Amino acid sequence: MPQDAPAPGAAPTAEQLEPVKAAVRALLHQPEYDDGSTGPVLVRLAWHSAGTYCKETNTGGSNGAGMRYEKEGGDPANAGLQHARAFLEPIKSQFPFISYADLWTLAATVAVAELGGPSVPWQGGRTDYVDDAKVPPRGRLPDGAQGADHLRFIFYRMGFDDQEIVALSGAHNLGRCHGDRSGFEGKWVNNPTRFSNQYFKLLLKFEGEWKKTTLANGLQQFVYVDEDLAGGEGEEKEEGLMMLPTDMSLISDPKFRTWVEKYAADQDLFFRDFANVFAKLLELGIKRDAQGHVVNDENVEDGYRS
Ligand code: ZEM
Repeated sequence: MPQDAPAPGAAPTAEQLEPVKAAVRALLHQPEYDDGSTGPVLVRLAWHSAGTYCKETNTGGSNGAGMRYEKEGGDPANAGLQHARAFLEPIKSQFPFISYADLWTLAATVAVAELGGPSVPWQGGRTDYVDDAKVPPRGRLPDGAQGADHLRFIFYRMGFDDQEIVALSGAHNLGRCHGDRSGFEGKWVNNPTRFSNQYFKLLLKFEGEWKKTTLANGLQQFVYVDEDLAGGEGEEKEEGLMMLPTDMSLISDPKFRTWVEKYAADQDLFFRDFANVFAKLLELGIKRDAQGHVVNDENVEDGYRS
């Protein structure tokens, strides 16, 4: 362990974190990548690292950064996240004192804030210790092809309720689907690098106009193509917007829908609730002592093996 490293389980200090956050900010703007920002895929990395949590067995979660290894990283649900990990690798080399697990979760909070979203409370101290016996089984992350029952099954397991499921889903204001990653195609909102409540507004605004389509790979999704924007023959076509079947279930299920309506009408409420629930997601499975230090089951010195 390097001399300047915080003790295992101790969070890096605010002073140590400032240059790390600045480095993440500097990394976000990438004109050549997707819609010009690495932010969305960094948010997805943090979400998938944490979203394996199971409250009954207390397994999974962001501690350990297990996605570095094939057992978790090779889960088809995590396809594409190697790009996010690669974007962060130079920052990890520059600041070796921060664990991968802290860096991935911190980077997502930096991205959300930098793309115009709320400031998400974040606590450090995660270690990179992976207990092979506790690597979460595949299938713990949600499948976009399904509906409301599936969302409840997956998110109740993590300890979230209906309101929290809807608030978390608002992350689909950011980024897009990639045919070569999930198999789905397209973005949810016109400006996918600006965090807002637009996703909720569009779900409701185009209700009845979202058309179910079957992609060449057999997956079904919903699309909205504005005919005025679609362009005539030979003109450049404006890309349509999309929703996953799980996204659509947020307006067909009455309990979820209440929250979609609230968040569509009140961006401040959405930002507040998102900040709280994203912070909760990033803390799943993290045991802390009274000082806020992360407590691991095993010898955390191992956490620094790389
Ligand atoms: Zn997503 N998500 N997600 N999500 N997600 C994708 C992309 C992104 C679901 C899902 O199937 C998919 C949450 C919840 C759920 C982000 C954040 C969060 C994609 C496209 C799919 C298929 C992947 C691709 O092809 O690249 C489902 C079913 C969810 C259940 C509700 C939660 C919670 C999130 C964070 C809080 C983000 C930011 C993206 C965009 C990634 C990118 O690369 O642009």
